[in-house]
Amino acid sequence: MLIIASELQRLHHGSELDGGVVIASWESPARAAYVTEALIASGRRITPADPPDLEELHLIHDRGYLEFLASAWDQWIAAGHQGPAAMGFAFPPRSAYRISSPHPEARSDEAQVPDTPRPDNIEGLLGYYSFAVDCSIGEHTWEAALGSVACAQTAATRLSRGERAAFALCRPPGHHATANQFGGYCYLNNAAAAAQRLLTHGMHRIAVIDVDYHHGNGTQDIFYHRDDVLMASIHCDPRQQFPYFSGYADEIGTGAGRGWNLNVPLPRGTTASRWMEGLDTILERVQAAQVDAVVVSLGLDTFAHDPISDFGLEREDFTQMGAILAGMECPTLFVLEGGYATEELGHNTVAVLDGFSGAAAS
Ligand code: OKP
Ligand code: ZN
Repeated sequence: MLIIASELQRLHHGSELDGGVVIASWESPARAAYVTEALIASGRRITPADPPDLEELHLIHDRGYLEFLASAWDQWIAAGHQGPAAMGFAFPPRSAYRISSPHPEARSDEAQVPDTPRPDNIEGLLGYYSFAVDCSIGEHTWEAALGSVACAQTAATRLSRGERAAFALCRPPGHHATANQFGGYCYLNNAAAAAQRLLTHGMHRIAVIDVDYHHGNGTQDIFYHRDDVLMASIHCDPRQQFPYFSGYADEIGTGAGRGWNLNVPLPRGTTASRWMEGLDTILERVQAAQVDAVVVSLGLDTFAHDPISDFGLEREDFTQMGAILAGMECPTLFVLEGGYATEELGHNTVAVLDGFSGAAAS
C-alpha cells in the first residue's frame, strides 16, 4: 500500500487545557515517529508528500480562516506575547450568532441571526476561529498543518490515478476542523481535503467513513449541505464525550445534503462486537451510495488502552476492521486521525493496513 508522509508535521506540538492545567498536548510529534517506525519495520516504504495546494483548500475552508491560520503566530508575537502558544479563551455566546450553528441554512430564524462580529485583535480572533481550548497555535503550527494536509492531497491524487489504496500519515489530525474553526487538535481538515481532491480529479461521489472515537464534526460541517460526499461516522455518544455539540443520530444533512450524513453514536465503554455492528450499519449505507472511493478517517483512539478514550478495541479488532473495509472493493484512502496510546499507535496502524492488504489480495 502506498504510504505518504511529510517531515513538516513534526514541527508542531500544541498545548491543551486538561483538568484545569495547560499541558503539552496528548497529540504529540512522537505519534508520527512511532507510526513511521512501525510502517518501516513492517517492510513498507514511505513516499514524501508533494507540496500542498492552498487554492484547493478554499473549496472546504473559508478564505478568512485560512488567512488567519497562516498569520496567527505573527499576529500573536506582534501583539507582544512571548509565546509559548496562542489559544482562544472567549467564544460567541450560544444561539446569538450564525457561527454558533454547524448548519446555519437549517435554521428557521436565519434572517434574524446576525453575523458573528469579527474582533480586530489576535486574542479575539483566536476565539472567533476556534471552538475548543484543547488546541493552540505555535510558531510552526501552520507549516505542520500544511504538511499534514499535503499528505492527504498527495495520496488522493495517487488514488485518482488508479492506486487501490493509500495511507496518509497525517498529523496534526483534521476531522474536527470545520470550514472556519479549529479545535480538537485539528486545524485543516485532511480527510475533507482528500475527498475534495478526488472530486477535483474527476470522481463523482466519495464516502468518508470516520472510525475515530470522537465524532468528526468538522468533516460533517464541511459536507453537511452536499450530496457529493457521504459522511458516515461511528463514535462515542456526544452527549457523553467531545465534541459534545454534534454527532447525534438525528443529524442527517440539509438541503441537497439531506440523507448524506450518517452518525452512529455508541455509549462509553463500547466493546468490539457492538462496534463492529455499528460499522456494518455504516457499510450498508456506503454500499447503497455507490461511491467512487472511500476516505477512512482512521482514528485509533478506539483502542482499549487509549489514555483519553474508553472503547474496547484490541489489536486484532483493528486487523479485522482493515479486512472489512477491504471487502467493499473500492479505492480506499486511509487518513490518520486520533490515537493517543502513542507507543502502540504504529502497531495499531500496521494492524489495520495488514488486515486491509491481506483481504484485498485474497
Ligand atoms: C481529537 B481526535 C481535554 C481533552 C480534550 C478532546 C479530544 C480531541 C480528540 N484535555 N480533547 O478526534 O482524536
Ligand atoms: Zn479522536
